[in-house]
Amino acid sequence: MRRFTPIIAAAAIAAIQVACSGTGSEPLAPPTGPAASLTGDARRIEIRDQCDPATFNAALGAGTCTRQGSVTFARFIDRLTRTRTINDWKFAPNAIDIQLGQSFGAVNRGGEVHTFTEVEEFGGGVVPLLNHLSGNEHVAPECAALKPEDFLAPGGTFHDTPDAAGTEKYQCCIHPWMRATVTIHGA
Ligand SMILES: [Cu+2]
Repeated sequence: MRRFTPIIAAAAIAAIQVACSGTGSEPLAPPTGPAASLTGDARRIEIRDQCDPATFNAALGAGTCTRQGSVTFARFIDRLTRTRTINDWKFAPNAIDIQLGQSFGAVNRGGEVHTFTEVEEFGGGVVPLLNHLSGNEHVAPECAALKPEDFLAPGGTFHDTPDAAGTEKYQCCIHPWMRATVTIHGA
């Protein structure tokens, strides 16, 4: 479990930044400000997981999982080990189309910290064990250069208004099988 330490720290920092109460034991308030503005986005991608708080927090530290999901930590690791992916941790939908000039957003509906990181090519992230189990040994350079604000706590949001037509790739730099493409259509 030692290899999870860096991401535990990142998760804890992000959770503290969001939880204004600072106790860490109270449910996070529903996102009002940032999430509310998502209604103005042309398209929205939901960042989802199903972490079971009792087992994830026991394995990775208090505050790692802040919502009630159905997948225990043991099952999470077992599924990844056998299939290299776990469908309950995903970007949904995993592909959207927008017109040039339109905005889009992503919102973390899960119980764990995730990132929604644009990458040139999909690759591994910041947790070596998860990279290994999911078969993403080559780390995406963008994931190696994350800033604190790139970690989206539950309820956290991402927005962008692409300035060129084309296809953009996004992935979670913690769970590198979580991926989405955004196709921007020109005039
Ligand atoms: Cu993730």
